[in-house]
Amino acid sequence: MKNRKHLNYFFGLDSSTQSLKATIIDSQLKVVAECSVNFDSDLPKYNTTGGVHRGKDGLTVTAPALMWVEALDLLLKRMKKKHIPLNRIAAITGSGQQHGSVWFKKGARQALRHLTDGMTLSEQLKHIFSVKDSPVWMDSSTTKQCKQREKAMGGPQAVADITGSRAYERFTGNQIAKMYQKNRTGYNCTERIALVSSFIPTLLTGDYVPIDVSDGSGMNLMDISSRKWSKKALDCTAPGLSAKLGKPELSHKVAGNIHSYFVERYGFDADCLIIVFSGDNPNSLAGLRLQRPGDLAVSLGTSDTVFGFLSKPVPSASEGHIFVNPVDPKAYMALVCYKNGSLTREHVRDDSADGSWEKFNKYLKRGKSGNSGNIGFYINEPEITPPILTTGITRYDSAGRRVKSFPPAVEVRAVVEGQFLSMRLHGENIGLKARNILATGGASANKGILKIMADVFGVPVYVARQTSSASLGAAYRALHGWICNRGGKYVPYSKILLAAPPFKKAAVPDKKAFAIYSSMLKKYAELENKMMVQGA
Ligand code: ADP
Ligand code: XUL
Repeated sequence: MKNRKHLNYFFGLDSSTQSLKATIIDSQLKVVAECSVNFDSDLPKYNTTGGVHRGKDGLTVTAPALMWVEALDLLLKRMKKKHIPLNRIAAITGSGQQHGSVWFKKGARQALRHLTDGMTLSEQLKHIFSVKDSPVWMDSSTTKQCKQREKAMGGPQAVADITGSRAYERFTGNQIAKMYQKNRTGYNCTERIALVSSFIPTLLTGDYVPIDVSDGSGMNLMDISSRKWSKKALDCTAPGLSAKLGKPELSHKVAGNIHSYFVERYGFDADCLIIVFSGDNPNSLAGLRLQRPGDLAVSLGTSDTVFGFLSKPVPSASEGHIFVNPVDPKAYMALVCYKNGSLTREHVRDDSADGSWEKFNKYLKRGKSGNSGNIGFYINEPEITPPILTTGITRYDSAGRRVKSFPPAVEVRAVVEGQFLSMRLHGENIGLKARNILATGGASANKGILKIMADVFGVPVYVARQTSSASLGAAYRALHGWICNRGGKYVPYSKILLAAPPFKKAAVPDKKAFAIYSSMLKKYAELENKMMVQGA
């Protein structure tokens, strides 16, 4: 491949729950451009709320695959209009909300290969899906299939030992099993199943591309030590699945060259490489440069997640996930995920603080660490950690008695404290003990929230200059993949990070507050158990 000098920009794309975001960096890791599309407000004809459609059963959650297709055209159109020099992009990679699946029907590959720049992507691709509404990570409708998997594979620990996690409702393998059982025609006429992360580069290359080993770890289908599909896991999912998935690939490898559609329509260089995409959390790990045990990230986006670097995996039969590391093919990462993240905080903000983050923060400032012993569990969406499918708010006073309501300032503090206590508790359960924390995601812009995070964990909290670590991490990975490809061998990720800007300290812990939260943790765990037994 030619090494063209003007190709010195690297493009990270993040297809998250609510938006499609782009970050472009130069070879010194300096951010040179950003752009985004919001699904609800920019593409209202798809009628999504928070980027998704919720089913009447309260458990099924999907997103229209065609919306993501249209979002890609819209984003690139905006970037072209802003004169962002797409012709200088050497490589693109990206990130997708994890676990969601995209279903291509037989013949779709032909349509992808023959894209022409005379029509939009959505005009050309509207008929390629065998299932139009893609199940996404918020879906919790596959409890039956999870039980079937655990039974077939020898119990939750056996599933976790092979795939990195016990069977989880949102994990793609269980979603595929449900599709096979409930929509046999849809399954049978499918030629390829992609993850959201491998879907976007499928559009960019005009051909099917591999699922990467890191996002592939979120399917309950891959053997995380061999980095290959596990036959045992595929066999209890659906027949003929291996052919529909393609082979998993290491995350720094090249998926292909950009399709001429994007060269002709948006001015990309024909030599622009597409590196294998990965999940949003793996990309955030890359963007936050977590390379040592004790470096923890707390991501406060649509989902809240806690994750960190791991050299030796210890998969748990009860909670948390182990994924293959996206930038160090020999290492791993551990992650705990919450469905009740930003949207739940927004609910409390709307109900108790007149919809204003300012007022929400005034209430946070007014209250005392530990909230005078009041503790609340805010389950707006069926929760993943701990697994609670019944929605509702459960509040306990300082004596551990259930109460109907809290005054607004107590309510606001209770939702934030409860979320961080839970993260400390469940993170520690799978070996994630913080030495310092990097906060990211939309809510990491909120200083009041970060102060409570520092106090609960007892460590300093840092932030990056931008809150979207997934698209930044993707841009870093684009440079990394491009360098590995140029040299024909894997280059340690740390080598490309030398010019990365320092993180900014955003909150420091208060010793007294930390002590209060440390003693509160036991009570929190007891109430969590009690609530799970009694139901919310
Ligand atoms: P995604 O996971 O879809 O990428 P983001 O990381 O962009 O989501 O986070 C979006 C969320 O950030 C919004 O739902 C909003 O609730 C939250 N957010 C934005 N600003 C603030 C703020 N000042 N305080 C608390 N939360 C905020
Ligand atoms: C992680 C998870 C969520 C999604 C959000 O396991 O389900 O964090 O990746 O996009």
